[in-house]
Amino acid sequence: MRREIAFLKKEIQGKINRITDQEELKQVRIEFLGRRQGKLTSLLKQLVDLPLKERPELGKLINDLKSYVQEVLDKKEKVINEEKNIEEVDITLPGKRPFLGGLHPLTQILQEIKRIFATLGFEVVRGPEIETEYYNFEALNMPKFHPARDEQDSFYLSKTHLLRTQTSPVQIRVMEQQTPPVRVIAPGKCYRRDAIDASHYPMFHQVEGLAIDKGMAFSDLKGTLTYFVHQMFGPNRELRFRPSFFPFTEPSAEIDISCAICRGKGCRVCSGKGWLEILGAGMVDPEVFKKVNYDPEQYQGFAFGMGVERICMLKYGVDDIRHFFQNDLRFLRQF
Ligand code: 2U9
Repeated sequence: MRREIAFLKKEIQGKINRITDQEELKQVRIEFLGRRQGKLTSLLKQLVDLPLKERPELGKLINDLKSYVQEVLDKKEKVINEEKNIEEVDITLPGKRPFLGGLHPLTQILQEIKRIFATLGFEVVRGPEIETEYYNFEALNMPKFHPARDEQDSFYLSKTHLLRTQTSPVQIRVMEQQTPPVRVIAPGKCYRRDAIDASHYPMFHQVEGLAIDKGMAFSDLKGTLTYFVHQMFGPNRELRFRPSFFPFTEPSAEIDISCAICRGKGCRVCSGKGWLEILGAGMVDPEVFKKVNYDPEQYQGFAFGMGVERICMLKYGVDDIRHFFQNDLRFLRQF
């Protein structure tokens, strides 16, 4: 009997080591611990054939083996269950390339604008988006009852405060604090009560520039903006300066670039004109100088303004301003 017990123990250990899944484990459990025909159960039954004095010792040996088998099988079952929960990894599969975030197209264009003007010595200045009527209108030669001050066109927050409609107030503040020469660009968000369509959005970004010094002339404006356009759109782009009107500049001009789609012949993008408007500009009106106590006899200057969304649309052929604000990755990943 003793030899039989020792033999059984060896057999059990061998079988347990070879178990790989739940089904095999179940079979081994039945084979050794099964209530009717389990090998250990049968051994216990054989005890009655032995002399009475040998029974307790052998009985204990068999019961100890039984506990041992139970314990080892339980442990094995736990290991098998854990392995089942670990996902199999196929290390030979090609990896998934993680998507790297990027700068918004408007940010990229703004950086490019800042870089170009930095090469000409323009400093970046910023100011508040909530403005007083004085800085947003009056100082820019738009007195009370000027049509641009219409509540229909601006977001008024109170009787005296509104969301700025252009970044020009920033430059008024600069002039109040600084004596010429001045060379600044003011980028930032602006707000107008426009109905949303393919080219209008109630919030948009502007970059305005201001250069003031003794003896500044319209030719400085022309040279600066021609350099800017050639840097931004390539040296082969043609420009034209068209007379225009702004309350804060005199004389004023609007600047067009030749349409890249039709090369000036006229197409849907340029509404058949062959030209696309990209900038407004002019010599700072003496009335504006007077508001900040600059002597218009001593100083002259030019100013310009552009919409960042518009520059971006023309550079990349984006046909709807709303794309910039929808956060659709299918659009944004193209830049
Ligand atoms: C000061 C004096 C004058 C800024 C200027 C424009 C012409 C202009 C538009 C372009 C497209 C606005 O974004 S847009 O709709 N801007 O046409 N802006 S001159 O003139 C100034 C600025 C500051 C003190």
